[in-house]
Amino acid sequence: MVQLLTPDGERVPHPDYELDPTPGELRGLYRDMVLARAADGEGVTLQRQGELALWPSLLGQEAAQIGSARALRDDDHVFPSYRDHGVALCRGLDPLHVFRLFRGVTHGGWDPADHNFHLYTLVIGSQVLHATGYAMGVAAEDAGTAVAVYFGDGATSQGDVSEAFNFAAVYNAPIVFFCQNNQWAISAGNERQSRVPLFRRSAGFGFPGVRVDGNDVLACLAVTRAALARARSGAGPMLIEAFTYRMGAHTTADDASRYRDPVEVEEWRGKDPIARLGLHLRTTGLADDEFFARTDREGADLAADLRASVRGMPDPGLADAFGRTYGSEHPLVAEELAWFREYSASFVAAEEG
Ligand SMILES: Cc1ncc(C[n+]2csc(CCOP(=O)(O)OP(=O)(O)O)c2C)c(N)n1
Repeated sequence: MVQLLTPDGERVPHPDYELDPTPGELRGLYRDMVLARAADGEGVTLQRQGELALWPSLLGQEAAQIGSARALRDDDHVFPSYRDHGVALCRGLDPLHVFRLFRGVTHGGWDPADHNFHLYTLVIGSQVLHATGYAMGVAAEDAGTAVAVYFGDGATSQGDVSEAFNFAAVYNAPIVFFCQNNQWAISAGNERQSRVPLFRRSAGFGFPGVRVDGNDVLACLAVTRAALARARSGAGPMLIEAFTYRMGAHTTADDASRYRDPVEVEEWRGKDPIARLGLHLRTTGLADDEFFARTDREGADLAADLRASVRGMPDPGLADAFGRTYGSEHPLVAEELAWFREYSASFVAAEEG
């Protein structure tokens, strides 16, 4: 497993993956992770207060998401799953798009072309095929960019993912398969997904795989950067298994204490990705109390802004619900809308009568 920063915040060398970040870059990675955690925590809170329908928390996976996302170039394309709020933040997506989605006031989300960040996908594993198709197009056009796709350990049991691996290999597509192995697929543990470590899956398809410490932001950055460069150079796909842990429940609709040993959760708490980089910054003198206080304040301000905006979000009108089914007007949708208006009006008429 590739590691560049131990849980005690100590830098360790690796023969294959070098990284020499500036103090500013290190502080930037720390700040990204703090902001991602703050926005995510607000998602959980708002759901608990009835302001959102659901929230899938990224807690514990900040290093995997920030490290890999900061390795991307603006012209690369990213296909996320549904827990990748940290990746979204790094791509420059306004987090309110994600909150709108989980408040249920928008059908889709955002324009993927704005930040080369495609839509969240809840159908497990299907985005891996979408990304592979896209990457095959990139190869055909010799565009010199790369594609990254995010998925979980559970998704590797979907046929889609195996199909995607094979097509990507056969067409030498410039794609990085970034698997966040957070140990759990809702209540199904890792041992129910594979008899071999996930990073070894790619060998059977003819491309390399590597396991990286998913709670080490530096290792995730270094390995993803190398995999993307390799893909852009025409050497084909690569699988990265980021070994991490989902500290929260699967979503706010789940109670993880029903299937998970609290000892396991406690053990992973000791590997907290933010604390780890924080320790490194402190012990090396690369950040002071003022930096940590300012960063925490930024996180709290972001959360407060999100809370205010979410509470002020207008409910979608009827025209929104019916008007975006097709790109242009459709007689059946128009008929259904007319019926629904009449139906809604009948309540008012009944009350008045
Ligand atoms: C095709 C499909 N099958 C089943 C589900 C139900 N489902 C939602 S999340 C999930 C677990 C996914 O686990 P994993 O891929 O490890 O991602 P994680 O949620 O841990 O990030 C399942 C089975 C689904 N959304 N889509």
